[in-house]
Amino acid sequence: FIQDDFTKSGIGPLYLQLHRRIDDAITSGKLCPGDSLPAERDLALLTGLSRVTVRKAIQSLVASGALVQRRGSGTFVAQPVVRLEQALSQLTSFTDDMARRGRQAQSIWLCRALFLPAPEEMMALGLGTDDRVARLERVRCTDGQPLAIERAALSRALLPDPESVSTSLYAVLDQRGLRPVRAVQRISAANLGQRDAELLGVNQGAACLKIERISYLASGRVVEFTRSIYRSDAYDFAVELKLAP
Ligand code: 16G
Repeated sequence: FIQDDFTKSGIGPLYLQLHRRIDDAITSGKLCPGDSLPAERDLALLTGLSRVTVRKAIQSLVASGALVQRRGSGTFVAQPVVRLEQALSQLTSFTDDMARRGRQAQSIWLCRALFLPAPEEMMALGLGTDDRVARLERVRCTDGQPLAIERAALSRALLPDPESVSTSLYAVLDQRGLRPVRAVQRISAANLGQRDAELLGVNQGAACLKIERISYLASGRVVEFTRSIYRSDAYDFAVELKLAP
């Protein structure tokens, strides 16, 4: 598909012709999700186009989300994205939320241990310098697709053994009578840095939503301080509004 002639008489600039050629190959299934693209210089040789033109075509396909670049390993056809609508008015856990949709929640663990608390964790959880914080960091996925990175912090007093959480944090808290009943969430927009982009399998600089959740027990005690990064191409957040009194 790539070796066909690119001519100056084709429609539009040469880089757009190559962009369309690759896009069509993806749509028609000649290129499949996860397939790697030849290196820039090989593409230039195959097509007879200049490296500058090839680079421009690749960059525009990366910007459109059709291709994903991973530093050091190359350029790949992006995986198709599951897009989910998430109600903001209900306090749910990731596992419950996926189950409600008939999906399986998966986690790739990044960290699950006790640490000395950072200043913002001390503030949010009301900890002192002698306390320890349980940190749970994971990439949350469904069908193998990464959806969000979650970095949860809880006081050691509430979660002395972070290793006990293998799938659902809220299920473990529930068993101990510590399931939160209320939460405050702040959402802000950001662009992904290199590491988080790699974890989520998207391009560096892609848009994301940062969500900070502080959840509480009925007694008012703080349970968790969780900072999450959600892929903005995978989530729509919806909330019902009532007429202001
Ligand atoms: C949700 C929560 C997160 C909570 C997690 C527990 C948001 C933004 N975050 O992802 O704060 O820790 O659920 O899920 O909604 P789990 O019970 O499946 O571990």
